[in-house]
Amino acid sequence: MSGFKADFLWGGAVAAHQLEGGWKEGGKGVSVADVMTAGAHGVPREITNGVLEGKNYPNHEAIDFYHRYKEDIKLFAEMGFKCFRTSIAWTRIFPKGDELEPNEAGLKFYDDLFDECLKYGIEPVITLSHFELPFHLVTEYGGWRNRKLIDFFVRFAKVVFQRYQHKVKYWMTFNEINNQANFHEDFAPFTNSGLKYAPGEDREPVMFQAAHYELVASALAVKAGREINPSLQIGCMIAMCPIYPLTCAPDDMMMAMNAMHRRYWFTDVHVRGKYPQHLLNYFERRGFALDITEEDKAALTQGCVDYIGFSYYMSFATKATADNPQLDYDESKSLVSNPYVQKSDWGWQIDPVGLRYSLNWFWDHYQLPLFIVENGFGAIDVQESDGMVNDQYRIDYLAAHIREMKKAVVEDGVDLMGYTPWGCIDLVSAGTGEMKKRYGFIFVDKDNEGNGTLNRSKKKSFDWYKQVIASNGEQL
Ligand code: P53
Repeated sequence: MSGFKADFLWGGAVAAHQLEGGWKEGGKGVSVADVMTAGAHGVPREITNGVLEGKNYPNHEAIDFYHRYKEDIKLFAEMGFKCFRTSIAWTRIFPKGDELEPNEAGLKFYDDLFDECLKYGIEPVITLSHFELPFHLVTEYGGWRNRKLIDFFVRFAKVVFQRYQHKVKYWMTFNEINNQANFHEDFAPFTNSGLKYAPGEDREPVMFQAAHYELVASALAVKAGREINPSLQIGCMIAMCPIYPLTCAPDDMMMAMNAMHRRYWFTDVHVRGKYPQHLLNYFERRGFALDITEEDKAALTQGCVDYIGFSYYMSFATKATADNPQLDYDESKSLVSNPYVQKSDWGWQIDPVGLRYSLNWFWDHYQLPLFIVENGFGAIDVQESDGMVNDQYRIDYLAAHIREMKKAVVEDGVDLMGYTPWGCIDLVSAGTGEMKKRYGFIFVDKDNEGNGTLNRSKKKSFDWYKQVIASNGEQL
């Protein structure tokens, strides 16, 4: 193989709640993203008890894609996108989550959106649950700690598979399902699973329980999707931050291996349909008595995914310490800074080689087709007097990652389906709720406080990415 496949899926990625806005339009319900305020680097987003007067909720308007998607998709088409990854906001289809019948206005919106993509030959790639669970399922059911959510999710999945089966071939179930391995902070448990913890609650088993229900729901959705239309390709979505040992000391190596176990077992369940033994042994050692039934185990084996979608932004590093003799991984404490790489303004370690390593790691473990569905550089962009953003740093970041991705394909033989850089148009940051953490090829005139015209303009990287796609990754 001399380069990327002829039908390589070049495109861009976003998520409904981060760009659509229109948070009350067309009968949409309140999602978990609608109750998160704007934060900043080092200032966590506040999760409020419902929508409160006087707070800044950046996702309510976002970049108003809900009303402007035609203009935006036209720009994606101009760059030559072969695909466009977005999510379906669950709350547009089931505003509260527990209804029996879907909301037609929400279904119609995505029909129109997908038609607009297909008009330009852009294939929609759809995530079912991307940090936008109906908030009602949090207040009434406790989020994914409740088994009932399996039925609600599967109902939602069946409705959209049925409706869009002839428009959408590529699907993913839960975005970055493994982010919640970081269960000591409030962000991931809430955005992944709608979990709020009582003070002093033992968080870890709750996270494992919620993740188990999601994995069962994912498997049941995969099975249902195949029954609806066997040509659908349904994948999982994993946040890949490979965890390196800080040194070659054997204990550091073992610590890194354990850390990888604890962050990536989710992939084992999605791909192999069963729990890895190391995790079952860990549950036993910790005395976690989880609700995992025989029916659940059967369901897991029947809903293995077709491909692995993953995000890659950065690598992590860890080391063994004397106060942790079992070498257990706690993401809020176990990470150390890697002295060999640079960091972004938000402290994310920039490591293009880590992408090649990650592709090989997934391929060696699972031998399933891989799809890089997020990668990118969140940076502060400054418009020059002529309005241009000279984002050479973004071009450098992406080009370096694409070079490593190419080595993984050409030299290492990894089966790679496509590449969709994150936030192809500027949007609201998930982690911080900021607008100024920008990823796009397209600049959106809006600031952290919500001021701006929302006008779109091309950055320097726009023409660069257009040429990357036109040359199938040869001209970087
Ligand atoms: P933001 C953490 C680590 C890796 C990926 O992130 C992450 C997160 C959560 O912040 O999220 C993914 O916007 C996610 C997107 C998100 C993107 O990465 O915090 O799938 O929704 O926007 C970038 O800079």
